[in-house]
Amino acid sequence: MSGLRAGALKVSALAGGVGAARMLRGLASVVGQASLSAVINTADDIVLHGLHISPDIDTVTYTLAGASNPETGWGLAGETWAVMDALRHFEVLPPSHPLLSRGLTWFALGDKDLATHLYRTGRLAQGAPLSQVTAEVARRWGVEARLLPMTDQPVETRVTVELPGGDVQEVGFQEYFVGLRHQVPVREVRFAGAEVALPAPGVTEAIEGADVLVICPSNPLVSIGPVLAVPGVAEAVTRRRERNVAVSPIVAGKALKGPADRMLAEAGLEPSAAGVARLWAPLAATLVVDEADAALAPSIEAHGMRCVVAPSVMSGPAEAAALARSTLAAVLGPSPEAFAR
Ligand code: FO1
Repeated sequence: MSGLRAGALKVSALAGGVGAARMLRGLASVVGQASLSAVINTADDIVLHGLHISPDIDTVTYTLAGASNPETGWGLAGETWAVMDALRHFEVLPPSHPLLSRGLTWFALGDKDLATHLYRTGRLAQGAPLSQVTAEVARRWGVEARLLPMTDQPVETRVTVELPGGDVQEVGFQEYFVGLRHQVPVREVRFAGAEVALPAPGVTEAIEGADVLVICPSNPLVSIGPVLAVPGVAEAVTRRRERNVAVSPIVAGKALKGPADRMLAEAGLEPSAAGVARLWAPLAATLVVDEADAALAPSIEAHGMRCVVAPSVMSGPAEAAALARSTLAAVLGPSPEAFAR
């Protein structure tokens, strides 16, 4: 890359939850958190018990802080659950009580995690925008990467599902993902509010100013999709397609975590790295796929994307760093870390 001063490297990423958080931690270990900006999905956000919860922002923050729960990928390590236990005692309300369709503790909030939601809710009530609060929470956790919500306006993923017994109903994302354990077929997904949302401060600059833009291995439809649905974002990404690289969240036809494979199939797309290439071809020149999908390279190239084969299962920090290095090398050439010294 000509004109790139070492140490001035700017890497930006479009990010959802757990898979993206692991990728970001890998990128940070190669180029340093100070070189990294993440544009994060907020359409998973939910107001519960009156608290504003931003799962993807918190998953990225906690993971970059090295404080996330290693088993689940979300929430904090070493949590206690005293508040959830105490809340359970209120589940004696009359069963017809609307709040109790699923009980009060279906969405597990640890005691330390609750502090984040209390802080965020209080600051939003004072009029602080989500982007400001996100930066404050990142600072509290010592995270130097720039964490940017995709927008400061409310955008909500609404999922139309087929319930057991044949009813079709539109539910919120967390109701689908956690409440229904994403075990129901999805008929439709929409991002309520996206059409009037604005990119949060810094988002357009992070996309346009990046030397490399990474589309993280998150669910293409409900994690990266909402970010691209914010007016202006997809256009900004497409304009710099040649320096964008996507990492497939599907390995050997399966999502590493969550329902991405089934949702692709339900959306009429091939649940494979080739199906991901069809989605991302307009946005990125390169797709990184796992060795298990090396045979798909010709069909990925047929979709107009260069195919890079690299181990994509981030089972630990070393694997995430290796994948990050391969991903950056697709745009920066063989020694990406040289740019960040
Ligand atoms: N995922 C679950 O499967 N069950 C939960 O009880 C749960 C609670 C939760 C609390 C805070 C938070 O930040 C994330 C949480 N998640 C939970 C994950 C959440 O559903 C994310 O949206 C997914 O990881 C998809 O990004």
